[in-house]
Amino acid sequence: MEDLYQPKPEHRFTFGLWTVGSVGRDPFGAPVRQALQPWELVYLLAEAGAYGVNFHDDDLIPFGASASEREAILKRFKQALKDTGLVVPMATTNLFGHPIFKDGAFTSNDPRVRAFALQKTMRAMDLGAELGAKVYVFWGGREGVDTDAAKNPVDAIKRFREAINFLCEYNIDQGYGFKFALEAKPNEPRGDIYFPTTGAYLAFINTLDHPEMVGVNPEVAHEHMAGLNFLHAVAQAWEAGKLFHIDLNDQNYVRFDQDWRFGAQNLKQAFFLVKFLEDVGYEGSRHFDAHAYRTEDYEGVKDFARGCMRTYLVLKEKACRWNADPEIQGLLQEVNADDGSMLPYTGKYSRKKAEQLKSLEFDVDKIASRGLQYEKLDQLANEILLGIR
Ligand code: GLT
Ligand code: MN
Ligand code: MN
Repeated sequence: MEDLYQPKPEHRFTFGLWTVGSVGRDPFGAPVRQALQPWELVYLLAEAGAYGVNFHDDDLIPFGASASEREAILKRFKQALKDTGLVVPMATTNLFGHPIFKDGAFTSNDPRVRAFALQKTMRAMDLGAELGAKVYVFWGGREGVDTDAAKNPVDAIKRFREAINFLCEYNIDQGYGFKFALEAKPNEPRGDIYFPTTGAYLAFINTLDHPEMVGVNPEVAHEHMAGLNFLHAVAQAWEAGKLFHIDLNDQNYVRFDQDWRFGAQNLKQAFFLVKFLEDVGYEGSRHFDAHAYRTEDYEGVKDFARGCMRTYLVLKEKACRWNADPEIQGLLQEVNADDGSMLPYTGKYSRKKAEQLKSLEFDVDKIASRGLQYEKLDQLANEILLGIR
């Protein structure tokens, strides 16, 4: 029998080199795993069943590597892609690791740092394009402050805009065809990061020279760190035509950046998220931006990667059950029922409608007293998830 939960290329499951390649360093402890080479990580991901691999420039080519080192790494990496059939759908720049970025990259107060960040990004775009990436992610990890004494937040917005506009032109000039995806995070590593939520980026995008080229890359953990509903952020991005990429992982609310296996913490939110992505027909990568627990060896890292994909596929199957369940669909139809009687008064504005609506009598007590059966509906969701429906 076909295993429904077996990852396949059409599921578009991807991982960053930095995810399965994480050596488990944290602010309190040293690495717990030996670093693997990028090509070794490609074989590991292929074994786990992934479709693609993404990277920061420095994940693949270490900062400061010579031209011959670059060539040697690229040769082995390309060979691993060829051997496994894995593809590179997305690339990004590490603008947070090197000390030069300690006060930000595109928003640094130092114009030399801002220029260096542009240079590093253009070179990383060249590398991404060479390996076939079509989405380019911008996560401004250091773009923020630890004290508002340090920077004018309006200048920071203007600098960030100038940088993205510059890079959009570079993208056009080189004919790369990248779609840019901006990734928000509220804090960590800075005390406060600019554009802390997906919604903030959605508003910013419309102020760019090429808004059509730029969308968002929402991450579960980042909205959860801010105590927000991730599904709602994704829905807004989708509705605006801006869901260019997505970072799946998990995270307890309002904590440090946990980056856990997809579904490890909030299965119910993960369920409604998967149902949303599948129902609307999102066609981009399902990218897992997460780490294995620090307790794991590389067998555990494979368990982690398999777990992310398997949970997604289990939830996808649960979403099919939800959509096919007559009781659930009946309840949904009831609560969304519309007899059309309000149509003459609502929708597109006209003065006549407004006047008629102002004088319409509503039986507010009757309308307000109606029970909506959401307790029943939510319990049915739980029963689907618990596997008894
Ligand atoms: C970093 C961060 C992620 C970003 C990555 C892209 S790197 O691990 O925590 O959320 O998506 O730069
Ligand atoms: Mn994260
Ligand atoms: Mn991320």
